[in-house]
Amino acid sequence: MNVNNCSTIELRKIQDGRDGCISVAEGRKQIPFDINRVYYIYDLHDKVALRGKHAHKHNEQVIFCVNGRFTLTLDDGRRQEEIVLDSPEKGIYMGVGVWHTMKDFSDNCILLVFASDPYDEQDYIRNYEDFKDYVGREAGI
Ligand code: T46
Repeated sequence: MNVNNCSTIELRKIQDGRDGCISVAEGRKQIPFDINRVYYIYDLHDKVALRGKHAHKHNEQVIFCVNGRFTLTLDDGRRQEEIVLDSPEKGIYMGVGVWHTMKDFSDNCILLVFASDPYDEQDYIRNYEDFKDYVGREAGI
């Protein structure tokens, strides 16, 4: 991927014949950290819904779209990338210092997120100028 601290994660799709499929994610295996929190985002009925718009200082995450489709935009302060997530097996690892937004949610879209840290509002950078200052400082610019 073009953006620093981000990568794709492909889970195995285990076909159970007529009984459907299963994909498995374990901490320190498919998910590259200990999982301390799981949350999911759903009921995204409003077509103009725009979520995210922040970066994290310590919390690492992997995000999946387990149903439907949405667009994830990633920004490391220098480069941006837009990814359509539309498969339950495909996740995106988002490390620290990545400004991310989620938009263009399809009907019945469900996002599933594995996080390295418990929820802490102090870990969020919610202002884009503060984010630019933060990544600049981290890079020693
Ligand atoms: C992220 C993206 C992908 C909690 O109380 N605990 C939690 O663990 C979370 C995730 C949220 N909340 C509360 C905080 C807010 O009052 O839920 C409300 C909505 O949170 P937020 O506006 O941060 O939601 P998103 O969708 O913009 O961002 C979420 C995560 O917060 C964030 O870490 O990376 O999903």
